[in-house]
Amino acid sequence: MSASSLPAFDPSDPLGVDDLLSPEDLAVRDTVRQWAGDRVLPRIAEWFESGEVPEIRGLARELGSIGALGMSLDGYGCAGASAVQYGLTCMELEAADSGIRSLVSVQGSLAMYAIHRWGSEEQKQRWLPAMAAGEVIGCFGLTEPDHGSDPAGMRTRARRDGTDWVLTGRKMWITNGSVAGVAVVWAQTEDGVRGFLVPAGTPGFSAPEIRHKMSLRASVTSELILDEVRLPADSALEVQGLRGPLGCLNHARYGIVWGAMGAARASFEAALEYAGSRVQFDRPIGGFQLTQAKLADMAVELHKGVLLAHHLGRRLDAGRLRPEQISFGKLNNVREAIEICRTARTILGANGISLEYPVMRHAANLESVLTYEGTVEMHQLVLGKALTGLDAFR
Ligand code: TGC
Ligand code: FAD
Repeated sequence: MSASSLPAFDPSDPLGVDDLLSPEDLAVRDTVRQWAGDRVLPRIAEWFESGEVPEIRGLARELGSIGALGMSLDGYGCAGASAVQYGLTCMELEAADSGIRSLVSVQGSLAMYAIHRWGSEEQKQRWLPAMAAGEVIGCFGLTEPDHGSDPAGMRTRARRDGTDWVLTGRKMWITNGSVAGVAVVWAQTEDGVRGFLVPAGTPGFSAPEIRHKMSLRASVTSELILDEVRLPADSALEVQGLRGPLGCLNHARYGIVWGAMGAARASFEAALEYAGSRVQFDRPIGGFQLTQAKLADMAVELHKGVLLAHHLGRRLDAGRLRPEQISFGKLNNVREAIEICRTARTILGANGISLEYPVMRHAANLESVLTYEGTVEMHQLVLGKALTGLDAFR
């Protein structure tokens, strides 16, 4: 085998993983990459610094117009894309910023997915087309101030009053909460945990924004307050038990397996470029062995993570992806992505802490990604249980 007869080594795709993608996959990726490059990258540092995304509703509509909202769902105005295409979309969005990928994850994989999976036909007709178009933003309220990793203990209650439901409780750390037109809220009932669709503006419901975040600053994060919120009987979703919300989390966690690699890729690329141009001791720092070792290790973990995401995507498309396999992917890829960003930060020296470069922003964002959708420890315990047969959660 002569190296000259082989395809050239591509630093942006050293393993040739793009060979696994169809022309349609590549077209989806290019569309999202271009949208993020045009609409997010020029403003993201400003949004992150101010902690505001003033254009969020317009961005949601644009994401709807490129088919990115609920994109792997069928019908109701959704794109019906493959799991791999949804994953590529998450990766491109998160290469811009985790906050923008979060907007899309919560909209499509959590709020829309919950309605698509557990909603009545009437609920689907009412909400899904508008959500797919980005005209209505959704949020997903599972976490509470005292119940994060252990949602089984949630205190939010829904009680029957005639045919109505009356909800009381609080949800915490809810992405999109203050801008949502509809909140999917999970609450305890006499029959176990159930999901409810709460339209914004319902008396007793409010969603104050959480400020002073040091991570995911280009994302709206809110508290949900439910004070005797009265809802008609047909507001409930048709599922009982924790398998309702946890089933939705699978889909969002899968998207994060890809998304995290987007943040890592952007940081790696920034470090590689910097290493080629920054001169110390009369030579580019990329010429020092210690910098090359960092770049090589980052590239290995980045592209292993991308390969893993592809593998899981193909299993999901084939209907063969288990929740434990999603935990495997989320655990590995987010953990490695944050290490890649931290290492990239060192290569940029002092510039690494500046918002002029993306790496510190990505590293800070990934602190949230490491925690939400199941912490590192939760995914270790899911895998630990699958490996040993022993439940170590309690
Ligand atoms: P456990 O007894 O194991 O299960 C209760 C029921 O749920 C079923 N189940 C699942 N079903 C589908 N998919 C999964 N991954 C499932 N995991 C469990 C299970 O079969 C059982 O069903 P049934 O019918 O037998 O009753 O429940 P547990 O209380 O022991 O908890 C297990 C544990 C710890 C893994 C679970 O509570 C968990 O995943 N905790 C982490 C919580 C979490 O991830 N929260 C995320 C909130 S949403 C969010 O963070 C959005 S951020 C989005 C963004 O901005 O991008
Ligand atoms: P805790 O559960 O209190 O955990 C604290 C620490 O203890 C963690 O390290 C945890 O792993 C560890 N721990 C807990 N139990 C065990 C155990 N049995 N064994 C070992 N270690 C353990 N939630 C939503 O419902 N919807 C959203 O849209 C949403 N968006 C979010 C956006 C952001 C920016 C953030 C930061 C969070 C968001 N969350 C959302 C909440 C997120 O899902 C929770 O923060 C997460 O599930 C962890 O819960 P917690 O913060 O209460 O931590």
